[in-house]
Amino acid sequence: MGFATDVIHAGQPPEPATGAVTVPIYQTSTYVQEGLGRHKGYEYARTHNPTRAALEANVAALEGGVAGFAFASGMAAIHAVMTACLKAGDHVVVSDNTYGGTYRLFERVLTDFGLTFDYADASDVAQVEAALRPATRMVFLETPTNPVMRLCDIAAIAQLARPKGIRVVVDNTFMSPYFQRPLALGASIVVHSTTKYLNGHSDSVGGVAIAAEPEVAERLAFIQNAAGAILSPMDAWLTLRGIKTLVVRMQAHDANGRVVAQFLRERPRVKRVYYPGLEEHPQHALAKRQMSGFGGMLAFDLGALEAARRALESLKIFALAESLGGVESLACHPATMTHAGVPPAERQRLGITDGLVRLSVGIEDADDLLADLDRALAQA
Ligand code: P1T
Repeated sequence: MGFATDVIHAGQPPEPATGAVTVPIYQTSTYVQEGLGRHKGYEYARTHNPTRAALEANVAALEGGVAGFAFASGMAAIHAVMTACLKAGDHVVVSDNTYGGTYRLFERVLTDFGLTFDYADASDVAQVEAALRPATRMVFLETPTNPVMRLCDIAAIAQLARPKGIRVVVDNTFMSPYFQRPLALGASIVVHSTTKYLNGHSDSVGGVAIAAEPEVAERLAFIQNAAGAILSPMDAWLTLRGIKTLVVRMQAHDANGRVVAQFLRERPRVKRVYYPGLEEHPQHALAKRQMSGFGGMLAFDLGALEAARRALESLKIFALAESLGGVESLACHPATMTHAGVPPAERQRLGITDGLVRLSVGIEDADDLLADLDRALAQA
């Protein structure tokens, strides 16, 4: 099936009892058993839930994996992947500009359990190669990165890692499977914060992990049940409902993202715009090769904290808020919001300056968004 068919139908045949065209919300914690050892395959809802299973089958189809697993948040999905695939003593190479919460999980939680992490500028494959050690078992990539939109070449890194038995995990939250399919490029696992584009309506927190290999799927199934950070039936249903419009939403985010990026790069107050769709983006060629669109995320630098504050506090349509990927436009200040947990020196090195503003461009009328930004920039 084509992608636009899969978003609507994969994992969701009409419900057999009534013919309902949408998957029911199975809001139950347990299931009646017919006798000892005799049941319909459902025993307890942490282990199995049909609404969650429909979402898991859906995202597995969209990413081209063997199985998907849904968790209570994007962070819970990432945590499950780490515990499913790694053990004390293992080393992980991480792209050096991930979501601040991912960095916090790795540095302040998982290091206490004997995992070690090194951060490399993964936009340069040679730096990933140089960071590998005999104990390296995973390369964890975010591409494009949050928030300065640096890309890494998934296929080249997978080619380097696979022969050494190192798994590549890609956080595909920013692009969604509509614009980027990491498993087809050689990654072993894809993760998403479904809170963002997959659900798309800013009304649910969730995460998914999709495995390319059956043995990884088996471990993820075990960890999902053993640790139990499952997505609720209601959130699974909201996410399934959101995914149905993924194609048209991503097209609209992409169209508005391009217009907003172009507008910002022509404003004298804006020092720099980070958007992979701009020709001057250092990895524009890779963006065109690896992704089928550029999406709705971008960042721009106003040079100073006060300029960023004035601009952010003047916006009327863009809401000042963390998160991204919903139909409504959001603006945030990474240095004090999403990336406040990254040490200041590291933030400077990555380009997450005090003047940096991140936009999640929604699908409102582009002219209204440009007028809002124009007004805010005049205050910067
Ligand atoms: O918030 P949660 O659903 O747990 O997802 C975490 C997460 C994982 N990966 C990426 C790339 C993310 O951007 C996020 C969450 N990000 C934000 C809340 C934010 O404003 O960037």
